[in-house]
Amino acid sequence: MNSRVVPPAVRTRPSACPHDCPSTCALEVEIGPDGRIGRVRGARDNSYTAGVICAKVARYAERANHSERLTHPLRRTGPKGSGAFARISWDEALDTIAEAFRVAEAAHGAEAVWPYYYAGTMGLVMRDGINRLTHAKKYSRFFSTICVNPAWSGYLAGAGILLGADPREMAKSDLVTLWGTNAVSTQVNVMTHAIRARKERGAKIAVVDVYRTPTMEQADIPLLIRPGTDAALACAVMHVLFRDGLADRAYLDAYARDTAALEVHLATRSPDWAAAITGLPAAEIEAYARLVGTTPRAFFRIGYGVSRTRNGAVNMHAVASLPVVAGSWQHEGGGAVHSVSGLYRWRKDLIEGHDVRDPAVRELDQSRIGAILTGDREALSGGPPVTAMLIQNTNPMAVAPDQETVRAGFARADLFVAVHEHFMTDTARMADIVLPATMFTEHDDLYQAGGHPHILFGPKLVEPPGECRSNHDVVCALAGRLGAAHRGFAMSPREIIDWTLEATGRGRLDALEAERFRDLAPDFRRAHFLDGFGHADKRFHFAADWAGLPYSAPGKFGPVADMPALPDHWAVIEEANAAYPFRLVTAPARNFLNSTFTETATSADKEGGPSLLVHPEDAAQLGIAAGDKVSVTSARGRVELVVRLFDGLRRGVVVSEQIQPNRVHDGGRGINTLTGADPVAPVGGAAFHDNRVRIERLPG
Ligand SMILES: Nc1nc2c(c(=O)[nH]1)N[C@H]1C(S)=C(S)[C@@H](COP(=O)(O)OP(=O)(O)OC[C@H]3O[C@@H](n4cnc5c(=O)[nH]c(N)nc54)[C@H](O)[C@@H]3O)O[C@H]1N2
Ligand SMILES: Nc1nc2c(c(=O)[nH]1)N[C@H]1C(S)=C(S)[C@@H](COP(=O)(O)OP(=O)(O)OC[C@H]3O[C@@H](n4cnc5c(=O)[nH]c(N)nc54)[C@H](O)[C@@H]3O)O[C@H]1N2
Ligand SMILES: [Mo]
Repeated sequence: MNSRVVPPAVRTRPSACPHDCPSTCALEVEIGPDGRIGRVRGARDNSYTAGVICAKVARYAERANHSERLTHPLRRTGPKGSGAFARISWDEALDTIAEAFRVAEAAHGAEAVWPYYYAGTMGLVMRDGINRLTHAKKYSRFFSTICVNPAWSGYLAGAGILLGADPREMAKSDLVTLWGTNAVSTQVNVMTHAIRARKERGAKIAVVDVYRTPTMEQADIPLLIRPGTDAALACAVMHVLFRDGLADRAYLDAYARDTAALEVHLATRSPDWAAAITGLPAAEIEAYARLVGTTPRAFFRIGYGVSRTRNGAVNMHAVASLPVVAGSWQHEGGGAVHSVSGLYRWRKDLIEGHDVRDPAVRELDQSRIGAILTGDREALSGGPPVTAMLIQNTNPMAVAPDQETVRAGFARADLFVAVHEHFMTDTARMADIVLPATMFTEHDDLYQAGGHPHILFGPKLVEPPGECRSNHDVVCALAGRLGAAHRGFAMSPREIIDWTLEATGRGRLDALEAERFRDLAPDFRRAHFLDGFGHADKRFHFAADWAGLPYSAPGKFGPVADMPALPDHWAVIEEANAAYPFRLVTAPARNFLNSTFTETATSADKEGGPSLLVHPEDAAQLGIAAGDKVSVTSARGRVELVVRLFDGLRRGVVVSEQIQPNRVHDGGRGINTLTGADPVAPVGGAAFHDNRVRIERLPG
């Protein structure tokens, strides 16, 4: 008899992309007969994802099933950074961490322990659960600044709340401006909706960036400016609107504050004035301004690129002022969106232990990890040194600014570090204990999107390889050993999610799980602020109250008192000078996500080695050619890169697109060796795209 075994078919299951990206895609994940994930696709029935995801997540199996994944705990056996580790048991690893935390606390108090995390996963339980341990133990609190603060503070200063027009409305616009975002690389779904508008309505797409990105390649109106000069461009456009009778006076009377002062102030902010600052010819500014002023359905998708300079919050506020002056907000397909994160307002008692948070415990600035670990008194708020850390979901040895200082901090012999990771990252190499972590298809979590108004559930779909454990499991296991009390430590992720949904008024988990994702889009009037903006007076504020923003603290985060209230070019950027004649932008790479995906061969091959885009005429003047190795130096350090010639740059501007692992660079120093950790006013953050540098050809 011929008995044939029928192989179990490939199944497809719903999920949510966990990565740090405004798109937070609804996914369909294939699971093979071997119980491992296969192809990943975008959900077609999610109106934002619309069946489209980026290439690096489509090939997620390469990352999840990677032979170099961490699969068991490790103890360091050689010097820090040597990469010498030996396998240990989970009990030994957890006992070692708990003991190190007890020793730190006994010597210096609980604030000597600093749990440190970021958004490697955006799942609310796995990302933020570490805070429950922090608060229950009164460890130093974590003030997250590295990504959104300059952008969000600028938007909030104007609009009063982090909400905006529905991004899907881009498809109904007649002029879509993608301002300071390389959406083709960083949030591909924006392009889906913008390009629909062009196909279906003949809409024009304008792109404001500092180099000819793949996004700008697709633009009808490319607006190539110098880094840190967005406010100058926005001011000149508003100048033209007022000058030519294109400002919407009736709308301004009803919805804005400080309009008269703004108009007077802008009288001298002409296109010629802005041309000298931005490098953009005045005629191009005039033409774009006329289009904005005569197109009711003008939609502005404002990205983070506007804000990663020392004047970034001021630039964001200025750009956000533009659709107000034009009155674009009143129209479907008009207005602006940066992030809709203001929508969610979760009850975080269980996830983060908000109910046991002690505001008297110091908060340490994520971006100043270098200064903190090297004992800078002011960065430590005058408190004890940090002598023990647990790090989850982040790779500060590659992504944090002022890298030489970060490196010196992690090298300290008296610092204990445990890193919970998927791979042996630059940070994991500096750790005393390394723990293997689950990936998103291996645990349950709840997600919210920043670039569109959905919440999503991502269920556990497959078993993790080896001994990987989730962030939640590690935090709970440590809490048990450290005697940290909170009911969240005794609950499963599903129980925590269920409670969080219900306590926030969003029903139960079983309902969300059945729906897979839920659209929380506010109605048109609210999304367009037709009943008023987020401030108490319901008006958009052209005069920003920088010192009055939440978390703004005099002297802590840059020269807040010097910030211009009205939209203006704030000249605090690192202008080029004789010693450092170039301005360097460290933009995101298409095939990496920050330092994630650097471990997958396909992404690494597509990106090639660490590189620097240089204008051919600048290169000629420097006597360098394509393929030459150069030394790039800022006041903070020196990095080696390979030159690629590229004419889509303003003269004097250079771009390096990737955060490569340090060891991939000749010289062992990564790109953030060049960037600075001096806080961006008014609530901190790093000016990653604002660096003056010197470039020298290296022999060989
Ligand atoms: N493929 C990929 N996707 C990503 C990421 C990644 O690294 N790779 N990172 C993720 C994360 S954490 C985030 S926060 C988002 C960020 O995504 P975006 O909102 O796109 O913001 P940025 O990464 O700051 O950079 C966007 C663009 O800003 C430009 N830029 C730099 N300086 C200026 C300036 O002064 N003015 C203007 N107008 N433009 C400027 C850069 O050249 C770049 O093209 O993307 C996420 N998605
Ligand atoms: N030069 C330069 N530097 C930058 C930027 C820039 O534009 N230029 N962008 C900045 C921005 S916007 C950001 S947001 C930061 C981001 O910086 P990071 O938050 O450090 O982002 P990643 O480099 O992606 O590192 C995330 C890590 O989390 C791990 N991880 C993912 N999921 C899990 C999990 O479930 N559990 C555990 N334990 N680990 C997990 C991944 O393996 C990865 O190593 O970088 C900043 N640095
Ligand atoms: Mo980010």
